[in-house]
Amino acid sequence: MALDSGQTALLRNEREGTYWQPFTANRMLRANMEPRTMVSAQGAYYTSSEGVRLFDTLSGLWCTPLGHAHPRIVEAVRRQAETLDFAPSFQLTHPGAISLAERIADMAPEGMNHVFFANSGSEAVDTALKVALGYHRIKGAGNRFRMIGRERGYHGVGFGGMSVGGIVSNRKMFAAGMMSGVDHLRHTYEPEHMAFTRGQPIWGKHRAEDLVRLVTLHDASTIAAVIVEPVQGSTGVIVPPVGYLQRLREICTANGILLIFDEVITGFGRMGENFGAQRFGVTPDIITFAKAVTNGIVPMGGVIVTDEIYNTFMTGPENAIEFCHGYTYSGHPMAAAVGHVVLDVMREEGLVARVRELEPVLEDAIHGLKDMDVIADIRNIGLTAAIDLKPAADKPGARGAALFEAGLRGGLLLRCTGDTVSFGPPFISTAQELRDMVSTLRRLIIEVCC
Ligand code: PXG
Ligand code: PLP
Repeated sequence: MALDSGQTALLRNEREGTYWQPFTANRMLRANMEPRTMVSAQGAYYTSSEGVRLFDTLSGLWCTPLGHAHPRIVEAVRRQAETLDFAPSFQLTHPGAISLAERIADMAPEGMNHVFFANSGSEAVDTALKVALGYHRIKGAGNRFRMIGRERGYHGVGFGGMSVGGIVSNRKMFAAGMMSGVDHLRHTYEPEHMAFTRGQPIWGKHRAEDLVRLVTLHDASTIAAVIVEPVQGSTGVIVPPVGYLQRLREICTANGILLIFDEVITGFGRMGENFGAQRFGVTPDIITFAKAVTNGIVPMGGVIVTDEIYNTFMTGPENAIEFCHGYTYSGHPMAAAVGHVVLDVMREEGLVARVRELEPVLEDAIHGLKDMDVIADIRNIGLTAAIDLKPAADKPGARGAALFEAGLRGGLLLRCTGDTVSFGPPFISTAQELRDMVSTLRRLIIEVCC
């Protein structure tokens, strides 16, 4: 039988790696495509090419909290494609982007009323860093050029986000391309002081004093912004110590430094509030968002800024472009349409409140694994959690990798990075599904690690 073009492409890819995949061990994947090819998704489940139904324990890559193939979203995509599939966003506009900006501003902390659209978290972060530089320059403080990130931070893969990020493996290959003038706070994760904490650790507020040290070292007049994730997501759900974010805010305010919360994961309900800013009671100057705003179905990202920042840009000649920045697809009509329906569904189905209801369910279930000797730590906040497996002797990462494989055949799509497993299940999960997820996990850990 003749091969169709899809099969031919698969064969060629297997041989040559035509499709070079992101953050992937490409050769290993090509040798083991079978359980790793997803062919469909409905609600909180994927189906693999082997026909295994997999519970979506990370909501895609933290981005599909409403589940897959939501009929309202499917319909919105179809309707928007028929009505207005693209409109330039440079010097032109369309109604969906304007009204979505308004709705996002309404969800944001008070005084943050202006939204600039991008198409991913990485673009959102680069936009935020440029807003910070531009803001200070317009105010006559162009020597404020330094950015302060944090160890273990993930801010995407653009040159800016990579530079303020704190993951060594994402940095070392590209060290020659780092932004100048970047420094880092220490991270707050010290297991001997906080292992097995439910919610926010008590220990660690004093780590914010690192910022005082950096201000003393570099002088405040050279620092533009501090960027942190309220909860460090990518490096395994590192929850901020009680009072830590408040203290960062105080130090930034006292020194004229902008505070950027990278809410690409924590934004849009994951913390049981619209944004992490509200969950932790700290208002930054800039929020970045992406992922859940469109339920991961059409890419979208963006930044929300304070009135003070926006108004600072809106000066100079009336006919001048105030911020020479933007993307072909900023405020894309398809993304804006999906954003609207996502916010409708979140409101109508009370999904942010549901996260608050599910948080103790996930917390109790996941901390129920504490008796397993192979587990070194369990953490959680909002509808997120992580466990650390003790590394196998001389083989760090091997247990995580084996668990991932076991999940693919045992009904869980797991996110394992090294020996850490992170969880961010869909908001539409039932309490029973979360308990089942953890009991399946226990079974798989016994199978693989014990
Ligand atoms: N900032 C934060 C805080 C993120 O979590 C980005 C920026 C970059 O977003 P884009 O859309 O450019 O990828 C992220 C992305 C994981 C995982 O497994 C996390 C992310 C992406 C993919 C996987 O934790 N975070
Ligand atoms: N490279 C070239 C040659 C371009 O013409 C453009 C946009 O017009 C870009 C890069 C940037 O693309 P985007 O606006 O999609 O980020």
